[in-house]
Amino acid sequence: SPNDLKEVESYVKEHYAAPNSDYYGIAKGRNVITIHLESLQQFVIDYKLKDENGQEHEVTPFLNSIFHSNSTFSFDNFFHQVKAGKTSDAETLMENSLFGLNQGSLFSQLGGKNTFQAAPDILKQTAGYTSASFHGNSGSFWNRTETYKNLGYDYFFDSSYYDVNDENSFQYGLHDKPFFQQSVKYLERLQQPFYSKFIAVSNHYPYSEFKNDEAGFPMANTSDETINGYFATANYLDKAVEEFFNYLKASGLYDNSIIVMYGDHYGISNSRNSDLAPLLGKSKETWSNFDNAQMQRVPYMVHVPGQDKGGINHTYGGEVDALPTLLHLLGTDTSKYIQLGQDLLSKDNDQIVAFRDGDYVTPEYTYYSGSLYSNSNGMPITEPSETLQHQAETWKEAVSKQLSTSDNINNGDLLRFYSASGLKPIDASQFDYKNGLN
Ligand code: GP9
Ligand code: MN
Repeated sequence: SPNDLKEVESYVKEHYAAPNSDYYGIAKGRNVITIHLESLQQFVIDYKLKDENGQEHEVTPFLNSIFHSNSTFSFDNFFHQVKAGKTSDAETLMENSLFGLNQGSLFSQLGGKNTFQAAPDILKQTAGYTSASFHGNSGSFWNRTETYKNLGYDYFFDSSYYDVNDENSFQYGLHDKPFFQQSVKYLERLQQPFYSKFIAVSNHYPYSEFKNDEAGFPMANTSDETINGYFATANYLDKAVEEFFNYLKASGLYDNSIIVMYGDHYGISNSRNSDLAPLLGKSKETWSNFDNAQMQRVPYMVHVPGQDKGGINHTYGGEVDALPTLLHLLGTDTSKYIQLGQDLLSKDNDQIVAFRDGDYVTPEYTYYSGSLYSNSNGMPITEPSETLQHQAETWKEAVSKQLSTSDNINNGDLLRFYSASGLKPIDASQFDYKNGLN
C-alpha cells in the first residue's frame, strides 16, 4: 500500500550517499555504452594462464589495459549480488539499484507488470536520452521484451535483428564478435545522447565453444572441463570487446561516450572452486567458504575517454551500487529516487556488501555460509569479542534491512505509488520492439 512506501522512503533517505564533488557530472551529456561481460570474475583481470611449457598467456589483455587506465574508474572490491535470476538479476541490480528476488527471477515474475524507475527512463526523462538494449538471443529469454518496456527502453535489438546461424552462435545466442559487428548498423543510427547496453554472452557456461586452435588460447589443465575452457572463452570476449572499442574510436563515438563494463556473476561455481585453487596459487585442501566468498568479485569499470581522474578504487560495493555511481558521474541528482545502493565514489559509502541470501562482506570481515571470517587471514572467528559480535549483528541487520526493503518494493509494486521522483509513469504499450529504427 502507499503506506508501505513511507518506510521505504525513510530507509532511502537514511542511506543516501551524497555525490563526491570531484567526480559529479564529469561525464555529463555523454552517451553511455554498457558492455555486459558474461560470467567474468575479477580474478581473471591481470591473470596469466600457464600452458604446458610454462609459458604465460594473459587472458584479458585488453580489459586489463582499460582496468589500469587513468581514464577508467575501476573497482577491485566489487561483488555480484545475483541469485537464481543470474544475468537478469544483474540487469535488475545494475539498472534499478534494487535486488532480484530471493527465489527465481524478478524479470520473469514481475518484470512484465511492475512499475520501475530505471536507468533508461531516468536518463530519458531528465536528460533526453534515447535507449537501446542489444542481445543476440531471443527476446523472450528472461522475459526481457516485456521487462524492458517497463524499464523504459526505446529499442531492443534481440536475435531477430541479427544474422544468427549454426556457425556463429551457440545455445545462448550469437557469439560476441559477430554480435558487436552486426550491432554497429543499429547503434550508429541511434539518436544521441543514448544509453545502450550490449549483452555479450559467449563467455557462458559450459565454456566449450573455443577449444580449437582457431581460438588461439590454451586450455587450462585441471580435471574439470568447465574450468579448462573458461580462460579461452574469456580471452575471446576480451578480443571481441577490443574490436568494438576499435569501431567506437574509428566512428568518433568514443570521445563523446563513456563505456561501462561489468561482470554479471561468477562463471566458476563454488563446487568447482577447489579445482581452480591450484591455478590461483592456493591449495585444494585448505580452500574454504571464505575463499568462495572472495571469488564473488566481478569487474566493474567506468571508462571515461579524455579523463585522467580515474584509477583503481578499493571501496567495497556491489551491483546495487552501480546505478547511483553512474548517475552521479553523468551529473544526475539521485536524491529523489528510490535506489538502495550507494555511490561507490561517495565519501558516505557504508561498504557493507549484501549477498542475496543475507551473507555479507565488509572491508575487514566476511560472513558466508554461517561463519564469520577475518579478511586479514581468512580464518573463521569462533570466539568473537563482544564488540565484534555486536558489530556483526549490526551488519547482519543492515543487510537484511536492505534486502527486505528491496523485496517490499518489488513484491508490493511500490514504485507505482511513488511520484516524488518527478518521473511520469511509463506507458509500456508505446514500445514495439519489432519495428526497429524506423
Ligand atoms: C541469455 C543470457 C544468459 O540470454 O542472458 O543468462 P544467464 O544464464 O547467465 O542467466
Ligand atoms: Mn549471466
